[in-house]
Amino acid sequence: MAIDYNKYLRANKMPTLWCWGCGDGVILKTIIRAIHELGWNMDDVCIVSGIGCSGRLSSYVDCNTVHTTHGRAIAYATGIKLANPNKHVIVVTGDGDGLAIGGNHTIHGCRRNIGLNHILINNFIYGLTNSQTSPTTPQGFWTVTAQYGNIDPHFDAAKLAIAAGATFVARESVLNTNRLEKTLIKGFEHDGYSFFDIFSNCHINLGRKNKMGEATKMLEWLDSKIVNKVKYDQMSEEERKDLYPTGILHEDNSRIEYSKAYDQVIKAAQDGTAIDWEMIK
Ligand SMILES: Cc1ncc(C[n+]2csc(CCOP(=O)(O)OP(=O)(O)O)c2C)c(N)n1
Repeated sequence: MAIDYNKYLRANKMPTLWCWGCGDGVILKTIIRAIHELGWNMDDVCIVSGIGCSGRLSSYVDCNTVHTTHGRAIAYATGIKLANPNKHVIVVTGDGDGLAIGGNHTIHGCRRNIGLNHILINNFIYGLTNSQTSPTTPQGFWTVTAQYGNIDPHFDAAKLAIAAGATFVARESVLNTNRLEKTLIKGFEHDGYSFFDIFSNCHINLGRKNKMGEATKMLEWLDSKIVNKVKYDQMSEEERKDLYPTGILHEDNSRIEYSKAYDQVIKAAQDGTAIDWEMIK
C-alpha cells in the first residue's frame, strides 16, 4: 500500500530548503520508507542532526527531533540513547559534520558500540557553507579552500567506522533507493552502532564547480565511483583503485550494546550489583 508521507512529515516545514534534486531529499524519503516498513511508532523515534544542509533533515520529520550544533550530534544522541535505551535514535550528519569537526565523536560512538543509527550523508563537500574542502573531497577537485585543486587524501568513512569499532557498517548511494531502504532497515534493526556512509549528490556546490555542468553529470560521477561489494571482492587491487564497495561491509553481533553495559553501572551504583565483565568484554 502507498505510504502516506504526510503522516511522517511536518507540513509547516514544507517545502524543504534543499536545492532541487539534492540527494538529501532522496535520503529523507528513504529513511521514512524504512521506518514505515519497520512499523516504528514515531513517538519512539528520535532524529538528531548537526549543522549543514544534512542537518536540516531532522526538522522535516514529525517525531522527536533535535537540531544540534555543528559536529556534536553524536554527543547529544549518546545522552538521549543512555536516558532512553528503548528508543530508536537516528543521527544524521554531513561528511564535514561527522568526519571533520565531529570526527572524534564519530570515532568514540563507534568504539563504545552505542545503539545509534548514524547516517552520514557524504556529498564530498561542505554544502551549506558553499564548497569548502571536507575530509571526503576527492583529490584534484576545486573547492573554495583549494582553488588549485584539493591535494588532501580523502577519508574512507566506512573503513574508519569499522576500525573504530562500529558493529554494523554499510555504504550505499542515492542512486539505488531500493537497496538503500533495505540496508537502512537491516542497520536500524541492529543492536549496536550502525554506520551508513551514503554517497549523495551536491550538484550545485560540488558538481557544477567541477566541470559537471548538469545535475545528471554528478550522478554519473557517483555511479562511476561505486561497485557492489560482491563484485568488488572479486576485483584485483589495480581494478579497485578509486572505487568504493557498496552494501553491508561489516556486521558483528558479538559485542554488547553500550546502553546495556551502562545499565550495569547504574545497578552497581544503586544496589551494589557486581558488573558482569564477561558480558561487557
Ligand atoms: C562550530 C561551527 N563551525 C563552523 C560552522 C559553519 N558551518 C556550518 S555547516 C558547515 C559545514 C557543512 O558541511 P557538511 O557537514 O559536509 O554538511 P552539508 O552542508 O554538506 O550537508 C560549517 C563549516 C558552524 N555552524 N559551527
